[in-house]
Amino acid sequence: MSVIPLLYRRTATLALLAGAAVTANGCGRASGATLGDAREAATRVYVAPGKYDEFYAFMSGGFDGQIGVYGLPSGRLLKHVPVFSQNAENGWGYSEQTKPMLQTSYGFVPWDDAHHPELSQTAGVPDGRWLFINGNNTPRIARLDLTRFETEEIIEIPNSAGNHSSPFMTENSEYVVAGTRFSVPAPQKDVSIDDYKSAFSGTISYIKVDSATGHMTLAFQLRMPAFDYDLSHSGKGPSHGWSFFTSYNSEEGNSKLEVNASQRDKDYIAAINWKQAEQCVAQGKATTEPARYAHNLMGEDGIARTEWGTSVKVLTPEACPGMAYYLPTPKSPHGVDVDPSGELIVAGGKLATVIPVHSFSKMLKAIADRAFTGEDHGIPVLKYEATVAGEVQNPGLGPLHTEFDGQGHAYTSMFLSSEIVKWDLKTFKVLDRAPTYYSVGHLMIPGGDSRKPWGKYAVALNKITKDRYLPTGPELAQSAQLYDISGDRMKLLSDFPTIGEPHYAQALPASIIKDRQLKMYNLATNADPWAAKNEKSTRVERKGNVVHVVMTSVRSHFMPDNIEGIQVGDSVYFHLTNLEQDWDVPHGFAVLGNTNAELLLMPGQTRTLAWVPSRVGIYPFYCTDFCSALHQEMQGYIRVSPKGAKVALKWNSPSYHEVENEHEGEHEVAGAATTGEHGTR
Ligand code: K7E
Ligand code: CUA
Repeated sequence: MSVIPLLYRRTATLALLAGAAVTANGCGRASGATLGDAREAATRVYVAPGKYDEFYAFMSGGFDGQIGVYGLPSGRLLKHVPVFSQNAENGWGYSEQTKPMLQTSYGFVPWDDAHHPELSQTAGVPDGRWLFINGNNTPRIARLDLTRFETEEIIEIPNSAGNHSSPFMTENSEYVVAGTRFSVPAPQKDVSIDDYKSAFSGTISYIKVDSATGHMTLAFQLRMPAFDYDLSHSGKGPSHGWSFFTSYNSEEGNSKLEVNASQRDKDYIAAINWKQAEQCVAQGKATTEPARYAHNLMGEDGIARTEWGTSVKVLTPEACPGMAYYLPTPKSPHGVDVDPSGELIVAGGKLATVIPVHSFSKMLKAIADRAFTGEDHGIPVLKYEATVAGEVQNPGLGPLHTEFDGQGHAYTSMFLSSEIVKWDLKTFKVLDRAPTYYSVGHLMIPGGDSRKPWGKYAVALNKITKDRYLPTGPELAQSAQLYDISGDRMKLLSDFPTIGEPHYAQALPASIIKDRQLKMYNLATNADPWAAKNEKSTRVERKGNVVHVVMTSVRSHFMPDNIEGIQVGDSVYFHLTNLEQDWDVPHGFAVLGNTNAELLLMPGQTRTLAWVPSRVGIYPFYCTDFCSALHQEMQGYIRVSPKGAKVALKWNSPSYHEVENEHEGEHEVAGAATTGEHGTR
């Protein structure tokens, strides 16, 4: 949680402990729950052994940079998918094939802060093809393939300095957006921070998503005033073609934002007509500027490669009239959410006393009527009264984010008063409130930001855990809570801990994707140049001080498993292929003292691990995944000799013939094509 000043967090906790505004007793536990309620709640979240959950939930890992996949209603963790952060457990970001995924214009960045997962959509409904997520720190958007639950693509966003309002999806996955939270000079330059107002700007990027492959390309960027672009959602139905961005710091402060960005009574929602922007770009109204950004894509051969972007099309609001409008919105708004009909645009003014709701149709009329109060940086500012559909009065304190149930109700998270507030989309009247433990950030309803929410459950993604679980020292797991929202009143069903700090989450019925899952990689079509598709083609090759060990693993041995002739300081590349063609038979690979990582290989997959032995000796290697009854036997040895030693290269696999090895140091394996390239990548 980074958006709420500490002051308010403390206030929240104090208010909470005093029992203010929430139905909680002094120690914060829900009061009044009877045994009958508990039994019923337990039944609702109970998934019998061997049975499946009804929903997949994808939760951002926040500062862990990854995605957690959970089953709902059980809250069981199904998978931790590495995205932006290296993951030593399976070699993500350590193996030669995956390292390029973390390449950026700043170099290799093996971590990030991931906030907002977004499922791809067709006609405004999650379709289960891909999941996108933002890297907030080093501006990036990642795409996961949901047949494999693996990251397949990461694109860097130039001219951005904090990719927070991202990667919100248009209703047919035409684009994901990327607004910068921090304004900076664009392009970057060396200026005084005091020149903020003249030298800094904000950037909103539209990243095109290929409808067949999901591949992303940076289509164009909007150069915007130097505000902080905080969150976004796209229009849908009638408002399809627009996107909405909250901005705070319209004061354009560059220090002590806690105070300086809270001066104005209202900041803005920026309404962007992206279809208009597309047209302006097509008409040549954008300028092409040099830029350098990494675009990392996992190839069909399982090898990631980086391509470098060299330019970007930049469009200014002046060059494209009618593209951008400001909707005044109280007060330092955070979330912006569009209801399933596409008509209502709900803001979470984190310091506001009401929840303002704008009307899309009123906005269009106000634009047609030129109901402006003026301009800000050349962008027309619409009259608040002309666009507002209503305000939710006395909703609670610190509204942040809103989701919808598809039954005419909205649910807004209240950070300061630690509750979810349910209200009516017609009357804007509060219908129900349920306490959260504690300080809820985002909340999530499956499909709750789409045209067709599956409005059965809501999950509160809480920021503060305190006393909810057995204590684990100073650092506590984050806390999520599951509510049944199928009736008139919300019912708290369960608490479950999460890893990282989930900000936003998305969920969809398991039935949409569970039968599409890839069970293994096809060994026959494995196109990695260092793959060994059988034990005969395993081998060891030396080229100068680079040694390629081409190995296989299968229950329950490695081939080869004795290797001699390695020298201190060699760059050794272990190219492991898992020969298994059964579901759920991975093998691991680890070498004594390797400063890199281990590998975890899925059936049919090839992965390459680098190792530079630093001292003489015998080094065991072994399988780290308990794969069979003889898993413990799945081990081998490597002999490391001093640099320049006259120890012949030798290994015990069918390709080894002592006679061919006589010319030590020049050994070539007859018939083995060596077209590999990892050593030079
Ligand atoms: Cu509200 Cu980064 Cu979406 Cu956290 S953000 S809560
Ligand atoms: Cu292979 Cu354990």
